[in-house]
Amino acid sequence: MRRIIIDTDPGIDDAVAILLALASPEELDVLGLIAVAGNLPLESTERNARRVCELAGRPDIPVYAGCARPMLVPLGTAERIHGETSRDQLLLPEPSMALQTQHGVDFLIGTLRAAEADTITVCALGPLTNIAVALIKAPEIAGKINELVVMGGACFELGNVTPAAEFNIHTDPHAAAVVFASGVPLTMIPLDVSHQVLTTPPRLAALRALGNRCGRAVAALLAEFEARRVDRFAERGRALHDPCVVAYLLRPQLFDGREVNVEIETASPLTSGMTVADWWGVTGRKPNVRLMNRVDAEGLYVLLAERLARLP
Ligand SMILES: [Ca+2]
Repeated sequence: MRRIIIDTDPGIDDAVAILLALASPEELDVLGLIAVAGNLPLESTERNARRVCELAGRPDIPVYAGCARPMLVPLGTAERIHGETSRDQLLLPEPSMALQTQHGVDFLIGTLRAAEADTITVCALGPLTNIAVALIKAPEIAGKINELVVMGGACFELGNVTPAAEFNIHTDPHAAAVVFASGVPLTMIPLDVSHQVLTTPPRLAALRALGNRCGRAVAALLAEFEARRVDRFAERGRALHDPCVVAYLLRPQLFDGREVNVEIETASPLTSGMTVADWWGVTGRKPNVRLMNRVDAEGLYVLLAERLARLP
């Protein structure tokens, strides 16, 4: 049983990742969700996080609001792609569970301070602002984190928001630089992996066929997600980025990668937010990341369908 905290900016693929975690209570004890500004402004991401908990029949999961903007740069959201999570009242009605009053960064710090060393896993599904601010405010918490699994960055795939940078890292490159330099055991799920996990019609049909509320909701959200697909990124379907993080916790054997050094570009206007991954070990810099580059996509979708079937 892993005790996990999910930092998230839901977001359609975040919603699927959260549902996958809540559908796996035998392996994952979800201590709380922390919303961050990213795909959408904070007031939407925290509300969507609560919507997803209620969809899963888990209004007992505490949801916190964290930082409303990146550390230094202005917030550039992706509402064009993710707006439907806040618009679709039928699938995801207004939440009735309350937002926690404590700030998300303070919840993260407090939970880690109270924990034994090396016992909490943190899942980062959005920009790394909350986690960076927590590490700056309370650097001693680094030793409490068993593993930080980040959906973000790219190695050979390069960028999806600029030619050089992936959305989560590009949104708050300074936060990413703090986190990647923190010494926390870090596993990175880059675009190289998530672009292998595509929403093909048979995979969507399998989720729709589950017949339960959550299966139908996920199939509908992903169909909408798919409808907004940009052909330049994939010919056969949308990439299911964030669920890879939770799938990695549940089935690490589905993934493959290597330990490398990754540094974050923060200075260059041309390549800001680039994850400069030393895949071939040419710099001599010490590895700081387990960088995944391969995934068994079919196995991941089988896992997703099997777990979502357990939800209401
Ligand atoms: Ca996300």
